[in-house]
Amino acid sequence: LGQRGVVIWFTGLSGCGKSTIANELDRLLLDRGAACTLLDGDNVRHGLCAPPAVLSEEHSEEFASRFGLGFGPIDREENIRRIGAVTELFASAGVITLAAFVSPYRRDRDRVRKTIESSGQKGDFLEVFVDTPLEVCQQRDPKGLYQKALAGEIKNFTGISDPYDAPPNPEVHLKWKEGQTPHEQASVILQELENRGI
Ligand code: GGZ
Repeated sequence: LGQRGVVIWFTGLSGCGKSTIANELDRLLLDRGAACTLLDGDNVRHGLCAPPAVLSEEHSEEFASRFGLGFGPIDREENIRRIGAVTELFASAGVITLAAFVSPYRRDRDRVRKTIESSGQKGDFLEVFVDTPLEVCQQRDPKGLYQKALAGEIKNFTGISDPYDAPPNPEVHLKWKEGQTPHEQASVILQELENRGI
């Protein structure tokens, strides 16, 4: 009863651990009986932000290229705008909403923050910077994307051929430490939520 809807926004490089930590936090919150939900690249880029042609063969190529999102700056901006709008809907319904996206541009993240704070209150948007060094992400390379980006097979790849603006003042800064588990990192966020009375 009376749960406050907030947005917990994870940002960081591909392979930094955002989705894993967000999934872990989601589980910890569910265990505590919280109403929460998780949005990440896996469920959003294949649905809300996928080219319509992926969803139905009846759409024309042109329609698909107008509405499906890639990784150019305008596409990323639109991706984050759509996700921001969805997180606002969930949060205003009292749901703790976890969003895990590279979201490399500070301006796009700050816009979502403004949207959330203006429809709710200050403190309803918590930015979590998953600060894992590029070298570590590159070494993990679970999908082989860094290798492809370095070979020039993927354009505009964050950290390689596209910039990442680190958040200057995130509410939670998860600085990478050798051997730390996603569970430990999620627990740091949970503690921060408790400290803030969420
Ligand atoms: C960054 C890319 C790119 C490029 C494909 N740049 O590790 P992943 O695979 O699972 O997470 C990355 C995901 C990024 O999608 P987002 O929606 O989070 O990006 S953004 O917030 O910038 O809109 C990566 C994969 O998609 N991927 N191409 N060029 N990541």
